[in-house]
Amino acid sequence: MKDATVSPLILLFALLAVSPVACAADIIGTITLKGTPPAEVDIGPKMTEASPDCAAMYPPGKLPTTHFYVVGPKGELADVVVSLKGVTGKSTGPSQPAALLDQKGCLYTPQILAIQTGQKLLVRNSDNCIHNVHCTPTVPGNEEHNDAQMPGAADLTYTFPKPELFLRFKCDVHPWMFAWVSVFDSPYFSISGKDGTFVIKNVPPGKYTVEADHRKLGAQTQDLEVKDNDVTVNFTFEIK
Ligand SMILES: [Cu+2]
Repeated sequence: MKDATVSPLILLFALLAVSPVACAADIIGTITLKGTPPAEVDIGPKMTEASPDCAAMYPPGKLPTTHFYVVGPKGELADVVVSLKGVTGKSTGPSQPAALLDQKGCLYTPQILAIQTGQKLLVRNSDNCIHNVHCTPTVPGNEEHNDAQMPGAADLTYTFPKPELFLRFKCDVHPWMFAWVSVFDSPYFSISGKDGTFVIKNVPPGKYTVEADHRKLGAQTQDLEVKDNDVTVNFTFEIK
């Protein structure tokens, strides 16, 4: 074997030639709702009766309703959680900035949120009244918490080790307060905004099933393949 030694420089060039160049692409799309969603529930009367303190945070006649269907003029549907189905063991959660779930005007905001396993979730009380933060996970390994939080108290910090879709948060003082925090074991998820669009960033090449979940409208999936370029996938939910 006379060619057993190879110049390190040649070896380096050879490696560069075959190494994949940072190749990852975004999955982008728009969520649309067809049809007229059911009317939201007016939570004003409940609020006025149970907690005048909360009602006083709103101008007269402007008490909130539920907001399950956040829909734009062309059917753009917000608050849809889009993720890569079955992709686990890829969490970068512990090194990510904490996510924030705020309590403002006696509502959780945002109502729909997504984090990674191991990522810190801060729960804040921005109100001048007490809240009782109570999460009720259903996946074994994710712990239930039930913590009173006074006005001006420090943020509560939670982490969840297991993936769970729509892990429920409620407030035991104000029975209309809910939030749903989805936990993923990867960074590959997105929540549609008010324009209905979402972006799942930096997805490595491969074949995937993309799942779109809406709290009231259920789940839809589509298969696709990510190569070098961004891939578009749109979902339409329908009210029948
Ligand atoms: Cu509360």
